[in-house]
Amino acid sequence: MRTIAVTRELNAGIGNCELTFLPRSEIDFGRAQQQHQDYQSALASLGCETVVIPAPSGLADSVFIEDTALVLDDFAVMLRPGVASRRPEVAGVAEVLRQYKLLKAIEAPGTVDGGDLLCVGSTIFAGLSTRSNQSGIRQLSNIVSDYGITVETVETAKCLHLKSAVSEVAPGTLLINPDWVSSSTFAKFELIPIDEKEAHAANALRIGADVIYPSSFPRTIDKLARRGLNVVPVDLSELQKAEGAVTCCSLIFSTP
Ligand code: CIR
Repeated sequence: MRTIAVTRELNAGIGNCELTFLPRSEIDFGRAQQQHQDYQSALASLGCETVVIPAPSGLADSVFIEDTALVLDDFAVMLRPGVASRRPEVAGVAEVLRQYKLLKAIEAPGTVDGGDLLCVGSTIFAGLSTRSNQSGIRQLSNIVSDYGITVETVETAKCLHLKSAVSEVAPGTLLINPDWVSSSTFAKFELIPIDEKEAHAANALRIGADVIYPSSFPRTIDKLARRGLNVVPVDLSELQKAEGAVTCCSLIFSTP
């Protein structure tokens, strides 16, 4: 099996990105491009074949490709992002994914952002957020139930997406900010709480046995390393100004 990482070029208009919790601050486009390049190099260094989709003009947030699709073993679900400005991103991603997977789709009035979907084994935890609604999560549940996958809804309030608050760093081991999501929801897993001085530190991208992770959270990096995890640090400081994180810049999946 090959591991594919689909990414999308940075859009020159990223300064006009959607913002929910952060105030707008100037993004250095050249630096953001270099950081995005380094992120793609980190994926390649861990054995991913990277497929880069060009950036369409006018779609400020298109680098955050995770929000457009959920890619599973047997099929992909094209999502319907919660903000209207991001919905035109989906078509270009579908064109690429259809080369690898059967496509299904979330339809209006449903909305789901991929950042709200945390897959752990045969469960998908779906964040009910400002971006993902009941209709979208119900549609997703109906689609995946035929394949033995269960969807559990998790309410989120203090952060953009569920995966801002919790992500998987090893099979059955979750990195969590317990102030942003209830630990009891994930009681059956091993939980690593972030360092409390690093509120945004719960988003990590697991690639097999390795973890791509922002260099801006050194205290939490120490915790992950002490747990025996191999952390591959990346500097994403410019994309963090757009409320981006490590999971949101790629779609990772296996294919024969
Ligand atoms: C947005 O607000 O939609 C973008 N500025 C950031 C999206 C980040 N996506 C993610 O973490 N999955």
